[in-house]
Amino acid sequence: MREIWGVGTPRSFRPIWVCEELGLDYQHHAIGPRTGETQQPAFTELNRKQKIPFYRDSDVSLSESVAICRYLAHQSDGATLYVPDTKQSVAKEDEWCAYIYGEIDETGLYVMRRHGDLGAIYGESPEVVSAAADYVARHLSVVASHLGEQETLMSGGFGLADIMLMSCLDWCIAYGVALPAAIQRYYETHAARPSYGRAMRINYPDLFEGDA
Ligand SMILES: N[C@@H](CCC(=O)N[C@@H](CS)C(=O)NCC(=O)O)C(=O)O
Repeated sequence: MREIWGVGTPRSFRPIWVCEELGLDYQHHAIGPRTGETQQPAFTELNRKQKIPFYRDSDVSLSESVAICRYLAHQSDGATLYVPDTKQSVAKEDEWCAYIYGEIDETGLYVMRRHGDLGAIYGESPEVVSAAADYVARHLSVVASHLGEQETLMSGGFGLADIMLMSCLDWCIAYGVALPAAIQRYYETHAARPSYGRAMRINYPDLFEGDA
């Protein structure tokens, strides 16, 4: 049985979306960030990093959202999720995932979080938050110029790179970072996927409280 730990963050959203996209069964442990749940001894035993998301099945235990998603994506038959199968396409997808994770997520949006929402821990700094927002905007414009009229980052179809980008775009919207027109169009296209809607409800239940 697959098990996924983590709820409420763009990082936990990613493996949930991959499972929903592929129709993979999994047990979800909805432990949230900054709740103390990642510090509990039972979870620490599973993941010494005390971070979500975390994944386990009978063959492997994994932390790191990209690694978990890539492992899950390899369980795709290619029908709904594009999985690259040449050295070049694997490297191109890797390039997009590393770029989105390294520049937009970690260096941009997470810096905004550290010095904004988590300012009490890491130091509040409106200047840093604003500079990081500009940094994200700069890299979104690179992505927008690549996308142009394309629907997906990889020409082979919707895949892991898009799940990485979409999870960051939700985060941009929440943080008030404007999306360039090509990215707004791209965002609306993929936000209409039923699997995206299901994953949103599972990962961000608070947003849907009170819905029928
Ligand atoms: N590089 C990791 C980052 C994981 C991470 O930093 N998770 C945060 C929430 S987004 C976390 O679990 N923080 C500890 C806590 O909130 O208790 C990944 O992509 O999975």
